[in-house]
Amino acid sequence: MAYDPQNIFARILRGEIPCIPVHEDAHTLAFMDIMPQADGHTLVIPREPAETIFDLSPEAAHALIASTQKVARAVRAALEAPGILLAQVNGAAAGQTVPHVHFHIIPRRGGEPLGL
Ligand code: DGP
Repeated sequence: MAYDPQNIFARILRGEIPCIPVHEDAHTLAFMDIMPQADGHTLVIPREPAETIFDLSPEAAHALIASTQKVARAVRAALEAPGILLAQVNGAAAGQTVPHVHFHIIPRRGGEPLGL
């Protein structure tokens, strides 16, 4: 499906909708999730317009995982989280609600159900 430039994360990238940013670089932006599954729930997105992981260039995919690793380390340290769930959902059938590829970084303390 064609990328929708009006999706929420595209609008956040353009500064049209506010977010609470935690990290940004030339290729990615990380910000707090508006509906957190746990304290510290953070999202990391590429600046490249791509709906799913399958639409992302290899270069943008590399930058996205590198940024996710960096931010996840910081979230783990800041929250003193014993575990971190990384989740990445592709397609409405899988539960994707915002059609711009993103990683969830979700601190875990044990005993929570795995589902998002
Ligand atoms: P997914 O279901 O994997 O597509 O996750 C989308 C996430 O995006 C969900 O956890 C809620 C979050 N979200 C939706 N709209 C906004 C928004 O306007 N701002 C922020 N910060 N997060 C949003």
